[in-house]
Amino acid sequence: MNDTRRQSLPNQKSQAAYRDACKVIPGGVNSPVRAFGAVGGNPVFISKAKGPVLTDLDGNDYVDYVCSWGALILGHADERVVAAVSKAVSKGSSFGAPTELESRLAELIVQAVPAMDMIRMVNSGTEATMSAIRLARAATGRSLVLKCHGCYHGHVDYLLTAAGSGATTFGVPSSPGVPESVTRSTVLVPFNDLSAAHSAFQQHGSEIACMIVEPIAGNMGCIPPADGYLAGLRRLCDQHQALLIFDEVITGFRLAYGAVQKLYNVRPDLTCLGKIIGGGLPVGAYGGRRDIMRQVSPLGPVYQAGTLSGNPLAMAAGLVTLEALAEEVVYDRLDSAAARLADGLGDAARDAAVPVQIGRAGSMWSVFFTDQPVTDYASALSCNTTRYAAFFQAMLSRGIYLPPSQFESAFVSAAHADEHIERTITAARQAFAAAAKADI
Ligand code: KE4
Repeated sequence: MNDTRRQSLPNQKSQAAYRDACKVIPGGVNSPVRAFGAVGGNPVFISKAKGPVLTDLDGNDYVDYVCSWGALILGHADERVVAAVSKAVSKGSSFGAPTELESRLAELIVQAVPAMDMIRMVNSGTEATMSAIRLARAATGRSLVLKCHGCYHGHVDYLLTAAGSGATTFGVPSSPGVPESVTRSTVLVPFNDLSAAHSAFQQHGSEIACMIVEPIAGNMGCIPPADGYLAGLRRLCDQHQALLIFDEVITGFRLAYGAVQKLYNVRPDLTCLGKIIGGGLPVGAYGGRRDIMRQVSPLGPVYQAGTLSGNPLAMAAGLVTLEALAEEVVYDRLDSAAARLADGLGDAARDAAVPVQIGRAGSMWSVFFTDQPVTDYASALSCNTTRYAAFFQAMLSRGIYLPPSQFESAFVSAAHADEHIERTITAARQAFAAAAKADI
């Protein structure tokens, strides 16, 4: 296995682990983007993590900005989460029967997210979006789904068309194995383009069950909504009696306690959550207007189920995470740390004469290798991914772990201290220089 990267860091154990994994797991990973396919080299295998730091099998430490793709807003192995999960598992890991933990987490979330009168727990973001769309189709009696190029809502068949995240990273935004008959029910529009959404509604309005959107796109890299965009989608859905679904799997409890919908003062009909509400354990959730949620089985006819839905371990981890987020003035600290990082990275890139755009919304951020503003899928795709890959590798060899794809968001956690931010900016000064040489 010839791996020319990171000569400066020992990686024999990760290489051996990767070889072994590849014998029994496709690509050696259980989710494609982890394979480093877009950035070259082979993935490092993690042995442990604490706070903002990952440690790989070879003992190399990295300041982590993936944070389990945004789930670990408190950082790795937070004592409160460890204690809560340990206590919960000592009482049993799963019962397949209701527990008060589920009700308590549900109560916290519906109190924090006014548009969610009721909520159903599932095990992943994919399950959340899939279930919310099934519910929207049942509630409206319509079948078409409007989604944006480059937004990623999980790997459910009819949403794997022009999907972002790993689907774009690996060049299969519309995956093989998804019949055309299935994606025929999906209408695509550019993100941040209200006139395109208006035209789609003019053309298909009476058949559109819902529009699903990431209110802040995280799966093309971090792209905030244009002024008025989300409110415009709300108006279009109202005009055509379609439902508006906010996929807040990333943004839920990321920028503020609750959902970003309150920051933009736009109230969706249904909201999907994941990641942070499970504190790093498998979780997803969907919820919204009571009149719609009452149609979910067993109350109503819309079927959705899950063996481990609402399992006590994920509920316990999610509860302490949200309680911690509600208590501390954590969001101000997250925002100022991310702002310092973004400014430092911008200065470092400018000093290296490398044109980049820094996309940021609160503590989610991206470095786009382009001299043009990045506002949608087309502009994200125009980024120089060769430079991104070189930057990624140069940062990795300096102990900074970034998302292994230009089409992902990075995250600052509450565990990132000034020293981690400053160390990252220092590493970036050299890494931008390496990126500049990458495509000469
Ligand atoms: P999961 O099924 O992976 O739990 O969630 C799907 C999903 C839904 N909606 C949004 C906005 C998401 O970002 C995701 C999943 N996010 C990706 C990272 N961009 C997960 C990482 C991965 O695929 O390995």
